[in-house]
Parts: sequence; C-alpha cells; structure tokens
Amino acid sequence: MRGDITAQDVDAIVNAANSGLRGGSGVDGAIHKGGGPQILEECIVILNTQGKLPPGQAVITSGGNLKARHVIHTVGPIWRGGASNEEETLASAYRESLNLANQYDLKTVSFPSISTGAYGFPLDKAAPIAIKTAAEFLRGESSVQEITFCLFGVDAMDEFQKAMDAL
Ligand code: AR6
Repeated sequence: MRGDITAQDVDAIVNAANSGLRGGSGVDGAIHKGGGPQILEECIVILNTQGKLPPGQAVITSGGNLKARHVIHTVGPIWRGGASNEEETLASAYRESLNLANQYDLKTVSFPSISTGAYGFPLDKAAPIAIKTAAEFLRGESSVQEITFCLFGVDAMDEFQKAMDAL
C-alpha cells in the first residue's frame, strides 16, 4: 500500500534506523516524531546495554504515541555499488525484523522500503529482495500472519508491484 507508516494500526511497524539508534531523517525521523520521546529513551537503553546496532540486525521498542504497539528498529546497508554484501544485508534486515516479531508473538507487521532513501539502495534491486524475504518467512512457522509494505512514493509502489507480480 501507499501511505505514511506512522499511521499504521499494526502490532509493529519497522523503522529504517541507523546503527546509532538516536533517530535521523526520513522514516526514522517521522517515527520518532510521531511516537514521542519514549521510543528514543528505550533506544538509548538498548544502546547502553548492547552497543551500536550492526546493519542487518533488529531490536524492538514500544510504539510510544503511535497506533502501532511496537517499533522494530533495523539498519539496512548503505549502497556502495553492490559488491559489499548489500543484498544479503538487506535481506537480513527484513528477516531479523520478522524473527523479532515472531519472538514477541506479533501478528501484523508493516515495513517501509528499507535502505532506498538516504542509504541509496536502488529500488529495482531492493523491492524483489523485500518481497522474496517476506514471502519466504511467511512460508515457515511463525506468529506473523500479515506483512504490509507501506510505501511513500509512486516509484516504490511500481517496483514492489513488479516484484509481487514476478513472484
Ligand atoms: N512512511 C513510509 N515510508 C517513508 C516515510 C514514511 N513516513 N518517510 C520516508 N519513507 P529513508 P534509509 C520512505 O531515507 O534509506 C535516516 O536518517 C522513503 O521514501 O528513511 O534506510 C536513518 O536515521 C524511502 O523509500 O531510510 C538512517 O541514517 C524509505 O522510506 C538513514 O536515514 C527509506 O528511506 C536510513 O536510510
């Protein structure tokens, strides 16, 4: 679907965060702005206990003032031309977010298009990875019943639709 992920009424929305977990621009900024200071406070506790979040990993906080009950924070890869394991790291960001949703017994999860804004991952390469990783996850046993991609732009909608059709 096309929309603003901060308005999603789901068990968890996923944040395209950075390793520092202190907020930023893009969807990260929108989530912290909409969710209020509680999310940042929880991120800082996580940071103080386990250090910076490596790309491809995920952590979870409450949703603060958002409709979503939780925010899963993951870090996608910065696009460096494609030879630095970017594709596997992007798949891992989706997979680890879904693994965490399963650990928390969550049923509905909504994702933005991770890494395709400030981190520069080309949409036509990122969309098939997102769709394929989600589909593979849904084929296995887990609490997750519905995965939504909540996309901001027309370009993202086109590429995700193409990836769905190809699947
Ligand atoms: N709802 C849904 N999608 C959105 C929203 C929104 N409210 N806002 C932006 N997008 P980006 P990245 C889309 O840059 O590439 C941050 O500063 C946007 O159009 O948010 O993973 C972090 O702190 C794009 O398609 O994330 C990191 O430093 C997609 O979300 C860095 O940017 C991702 O764009 C992460 O970069």
